[in-house]
Amino acid sequence: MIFSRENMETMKNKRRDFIKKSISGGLLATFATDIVFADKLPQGIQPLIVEDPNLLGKHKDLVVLNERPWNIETPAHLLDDAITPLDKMFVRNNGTIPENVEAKNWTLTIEGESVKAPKTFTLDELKKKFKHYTYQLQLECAGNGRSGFSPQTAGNQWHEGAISCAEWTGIRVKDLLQYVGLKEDAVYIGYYGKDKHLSGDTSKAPISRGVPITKALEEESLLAWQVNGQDIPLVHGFPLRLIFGGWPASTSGKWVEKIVVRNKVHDGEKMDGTHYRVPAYPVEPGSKVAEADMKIIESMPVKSLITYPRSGAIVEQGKTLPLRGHAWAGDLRVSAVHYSIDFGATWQTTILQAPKNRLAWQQWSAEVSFPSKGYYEIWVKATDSKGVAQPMVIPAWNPAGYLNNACHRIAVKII
Ligand SMILES: Nc1nc2c(c(=O)[nH]1)N[C@H]1C(S)=C(S)[C@@H](COP(=O)(O)O)O[C@H]1N2
Ligand SMILES: [Mo]
Repeated sequence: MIFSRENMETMKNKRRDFIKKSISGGLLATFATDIVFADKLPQGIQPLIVEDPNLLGKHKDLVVLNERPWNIETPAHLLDDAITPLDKMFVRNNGTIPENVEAKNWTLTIEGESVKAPKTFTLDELKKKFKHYTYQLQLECAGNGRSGFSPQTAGNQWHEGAISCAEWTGIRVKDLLQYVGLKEDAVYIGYYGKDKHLSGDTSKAPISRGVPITKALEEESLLAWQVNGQDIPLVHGFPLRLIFGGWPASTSGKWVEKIVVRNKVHDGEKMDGTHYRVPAYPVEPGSKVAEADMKIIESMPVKSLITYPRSGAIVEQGKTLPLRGHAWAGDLRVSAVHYSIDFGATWQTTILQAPKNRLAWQQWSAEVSFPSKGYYEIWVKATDSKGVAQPMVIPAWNPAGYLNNACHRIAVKII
């Protein structure tokens, strides 16, 4: 999907409004400092440094959906790498990024009613005490694709770029849980991060979610301090975060300083209501759903992306077009990826690679020929190891617009 000029203009206007607001407040959030002479800044002059995604180390073509909190998505064609580089990793924040974070002072506390021996570790202790593991793990925001739902639902209007698959290094959550000891009744873990609620109310967590013990005890469930061979960038959870590949990325707590082991489903911020939950049965689009009828999203559904070429590609007739991308299926494997150039009337197979490890996305590729000149769309559809395929159209509407795994499509012109 190419972002239209209209969208870019709206973005720019929003940014202008934001700059105006931050100047009137006299505060530069990124520098976390005041503009001392803010009242003397001539009208129409902007400070040289303002909130800008580049200051978060991001590629300039990422799309800012929101600056407070920061939510930034990656256009599909920038997700072409097998391992997502840090400057192309989407950002999803619910609160404000913590300030003055120092790895050497960082501690992690494990407590809760279902832990035998609650304990606080320094980051160094964690690194020394437990074995290190590295896995490529896909993280997808449950709201990825939300912009496709009708009627529109509240929340960031993600297109298809709230997905990454990077290489994370840390310790297994399992090793840590076994060290502190789980009581018989342990069923869930929850996390608390150091980020702040947008309201400034420090008694409230912006988000505090978790996973069932069974997911926490999987081999690929990590408490990580490195990504792609370096310290995790601040915006992605420096110095320590959870990674639960294949599950809503909201379970992968950033800046984590406390893990609680629970004897019931964790009841932290955004575990209730319509947050990260979908109706247990199909509902009429736009309807209200009783809280009792909502269930927590666990493994994410099968999905795929075309990362090359970029939508809008122009190809000479008679030439074949190399096509490629990734596919993933939550806790499952992807068993096949097909593409269509006739709006799904017929489908062709692609070459699909094995994942680097469980819960990593898989690369697929094909060489496409076109019968004549003209406008085409390429649609891509993945099927998971249980035989479930992506829908060609928008899947079941739900109150908060989660789990849109409709086929990704790009436009191609043959000349
Ligand atoms: N502490 C904390 N952890 C968090 C969040 C947050 O706001 N605060 N956002 C969650 C959500 S909704 C997503 S999709 C992922 C995004 O991870 P990323 O920004 O590193 O891509 O982080 C999750 N972990
Ligand atoms: Mo998310």
